[in-house]
Amino acid sequence: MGAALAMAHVGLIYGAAARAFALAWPEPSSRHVDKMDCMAMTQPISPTGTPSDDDASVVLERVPQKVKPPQMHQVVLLNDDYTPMEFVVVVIQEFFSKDRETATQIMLKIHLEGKGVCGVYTHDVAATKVDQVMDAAQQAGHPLQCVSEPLE
Ligand code: TYC
Repeated sequence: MGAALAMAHVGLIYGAAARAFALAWPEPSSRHVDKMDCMAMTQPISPTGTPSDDDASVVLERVPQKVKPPQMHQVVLLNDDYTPMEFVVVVIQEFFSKDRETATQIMLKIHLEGKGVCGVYTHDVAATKVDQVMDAAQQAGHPLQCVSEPLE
């Protein structure tokens, strides 16, 4: 294959690859868009030397971001008459990363008002927190209840 023909083939392949890439990936990152813009502006050389319809430039449209923030869930502890206050304080410290003073305030709020929010997380993290608290309460033989509630 002569050098000119080889270059022509490379031009065709490059143009086809650019089109396939643009179709397969409609929301490229800005770094890729810059690269693709360069590709799209390069007119591929056909073997005949005349640009055909098939060699037309690719125009990429910027697609607006569609990613929404995830739904959040609050993890709530419920009051009961039997679980020791100290156990609840330690649970809040350990599983919700609160200092002792904050954990005590949350525990007292639950004790006085019936329930209290210990933290707000994505769905999976909230579910894990509930499991951890329920397991710890069961292990210790306390009836402490913990639930997750979707927000908004
Ligand atoms: N009411 C409990 C008591 O008097 C303390 C308690 C606080 C229990 C918070 C559960 O989520 C709770 N020992």
